Amino acid sequence: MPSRRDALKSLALGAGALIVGRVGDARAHLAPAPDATPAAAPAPMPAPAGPFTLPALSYAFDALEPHLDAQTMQIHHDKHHAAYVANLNKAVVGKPELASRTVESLLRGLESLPADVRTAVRNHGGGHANHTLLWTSLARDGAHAPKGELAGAIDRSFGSFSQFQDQFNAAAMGVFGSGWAWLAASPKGALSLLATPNQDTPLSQGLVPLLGIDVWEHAYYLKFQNRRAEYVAAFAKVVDWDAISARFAEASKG
Ligand code: MN3
Repeated sequence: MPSRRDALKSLALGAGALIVGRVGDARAHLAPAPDATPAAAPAPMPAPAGPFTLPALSYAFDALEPHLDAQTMQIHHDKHHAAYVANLNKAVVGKPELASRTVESLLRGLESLPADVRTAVRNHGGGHANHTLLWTSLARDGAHAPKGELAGAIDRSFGSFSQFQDQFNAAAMGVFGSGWAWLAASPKGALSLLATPNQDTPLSQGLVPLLGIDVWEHAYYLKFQNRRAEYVAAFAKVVDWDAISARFAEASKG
């Protein structure tokens, strides 16, 4: 056990980190030098690295410029989506029966989840699933209109693709606060438009989400500030209708 004098000397020599746990009282009496480096905060418990992981984008952050800007894409993916993944992983620590399932499976069966994790899975699992779907719905040079089965289904349900787009945009504008607007399919292939608050997903209503627009302010505020209508119009320009059409074909297989 070093003496108090030795401890102070060690601190003065910059070796304080080695003994800081034993000389807290001594440190309290030391006037910090003007250029002293602040003591490092204790390292937080590292977030579990799995089982859920942040999927990499298949395109560069600036790939959707000028419609969706690179800085927003990077923060949205690397910070916001990453946080949903990290918090979902925390929620399933010690619950292997949940950790072994897909996030979509968890969200389809929200009501059957243990009460102590239901809200965390709803919010963070929803955030993970919704953003994963979002990134794979966008492309710089994607198809500008639906194809195949989806093209016919949209015409039958909404009158035309143009009328669908107007109604989808109106749904996005109508979300109060943070949430999403969706084009979704029933298990029988019937299309519907809906909006969900927060990170709620059509999966929890027994529907298959085909296309979702994120109208949380974090999705557009850096570039568009309060001009949500401009963001909604820009978003429509980068939807990859090949991807959405393929998703509908998959959903229609049952
Ligand atoms: Mn988001």
